[in-house]
Amino acid sequence: MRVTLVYPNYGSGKRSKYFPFGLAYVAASLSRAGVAVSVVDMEGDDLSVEDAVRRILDSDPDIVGFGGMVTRYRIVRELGRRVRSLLPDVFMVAGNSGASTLPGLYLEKCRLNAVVLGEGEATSLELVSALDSGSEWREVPGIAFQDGDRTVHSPPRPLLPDLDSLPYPAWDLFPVESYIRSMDHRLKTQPHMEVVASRGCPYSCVYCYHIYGRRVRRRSPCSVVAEIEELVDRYGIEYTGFPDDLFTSDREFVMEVCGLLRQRLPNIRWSCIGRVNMVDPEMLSAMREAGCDWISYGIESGSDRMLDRMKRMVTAEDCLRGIRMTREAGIHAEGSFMIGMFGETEETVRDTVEFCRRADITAPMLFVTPYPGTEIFGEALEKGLIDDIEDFLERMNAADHLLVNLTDMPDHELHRLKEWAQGRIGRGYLLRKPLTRVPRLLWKHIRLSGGGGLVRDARELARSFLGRDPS
Ligand code: B12
Ligand code: SF4
Repeated sequence: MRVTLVYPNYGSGKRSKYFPFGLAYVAASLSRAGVAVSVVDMEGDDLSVEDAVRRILDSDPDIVGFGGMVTRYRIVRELGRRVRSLLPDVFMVAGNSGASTLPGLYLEKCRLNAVVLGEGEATSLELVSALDSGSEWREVPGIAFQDGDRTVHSPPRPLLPDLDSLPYPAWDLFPVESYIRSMDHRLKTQPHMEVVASRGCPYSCVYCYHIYGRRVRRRSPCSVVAEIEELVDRYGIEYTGFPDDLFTSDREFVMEVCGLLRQRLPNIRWSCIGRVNMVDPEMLSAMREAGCDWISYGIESGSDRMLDRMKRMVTAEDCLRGIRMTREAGIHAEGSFMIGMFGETEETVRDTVEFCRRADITAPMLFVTPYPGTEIFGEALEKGLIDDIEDFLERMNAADHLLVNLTDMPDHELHRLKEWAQGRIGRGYLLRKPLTRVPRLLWKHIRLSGGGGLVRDARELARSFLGRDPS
């Protein structure tokens, strides 16, 4: 069986690229079992839809598998339809968070035979082997398919008990150098590649989709560090990181990884996703000594009422403490913020602005988007705020536009409040240390979008600086 895995994108030529770990794990598991796998990577190779279709046809596949999170729906649909009309008998399947949360829609509109739900390695292997041997593929656990108008789910697939049993992601089937040399989240081009150390998160934030459930499974610290060593030896990476839901969910695990990194890779630098209530000074200092220089925290709001509504299980004071502790350990603390949760008001937004002042932090503020599979998606559907799911997916982006207004404010007021808050937060941050922060900001914009982008960004920045007080 020849399997072609497709990473859908729009070939935007962006300078930052994110390696598709999910697809690379599926590719590695299939390859290890002797399946012939090719990859069409639209992000890595900056491919247009035409190029991608051509490459899919050239690979002469028996099975085509699409990855991509929910924001890639439109492109999966376009590719699915084109490939179906050119190769009517090919078996088409999709996985990842988009297809897993809305299997019926994907099956029908993208003209797929099956959707792989959730964790994909074991299911893909069994599916390929069933198709190869001609046995009943519909009985493979962990998939969805259509029977007439109905979407049928096969029995659920248990999660893999041992993540160490997985092979490393199949980097070399992808144009890996284009990821390693791309600009990372710190806007640097030091050779870098991340490593997935755990799957799952024990929390239940209402805007978050749990592809791996609430039980956290971790690889052994040895296996995590051995993978980084392999990346250093093979590709000369100098920077790594952990895109796990929550890298700091287990103190002992983090301390062990840090100990091994100090011993075996003293020059590596890295970043991770943390949670303000799951760090402490001793652990942060061990992380710093092991090369950690950046932790991203989802702060989301400076209002306890909103944090409660989001089921974050932390208060604004906890967030403040976590950020300060991180800085005291010599690690950069990055925060992310959202605006527009159910119940958001001008007062709660003001709390967020005040929080940013006290924490001396700045970050883009994104509109809350009820992504499929999340608690607030269900709530938005119930309240009739999303009446056409496909149209909603088509308009989906990286949350910089308002897709659905969950608040009681009219859209224009929410937009105005966001612009004001963003301006206030940014201005306050810059003016607290103008001599270092203004040049750094200008440099960041040049790196991100060149001279033309700088003019556009400067105009936007000035507009938000001048934004009037909402009241
Ligand atoms: C790293 C990450 C990113 C990276 C990019 C990752 C990438 N390469 O695409 C960045 C930072 C860019 C990013 C951005 C966004 N992200 Co994000 N991201 C993640 C994160 C934390 C890890 C993804 C990962 O690598 N997982 C590890 C791998 C091994 O797992 P996996 O990808 O799920 O793959 C497995 C299965 O899904 C399946 N599978 C995957 N592909 C395929 C393909 C086939 C054919 C098959 C059979 C199986 C299969 O098998 C894999 C192995 O088991 C996840 C959370 C999570 N835990 O998954 C969120 C997550 C995917 N992101 C999410 C969101 C919402 C976003 C944003 C929209 C956020 C925003 N507001 O801007 C943007 C969208 C960007 C865009 N323009 O498309 C949501 C998606 C929700 C949903 N219902 O789809 C998630 C689930 C976060 C959450 N918990 O809610 N993200
Ligand atoms: S937002 Fe972070 S902490 Fe909350 S449930 Fe999702 S991964 Fe866990």
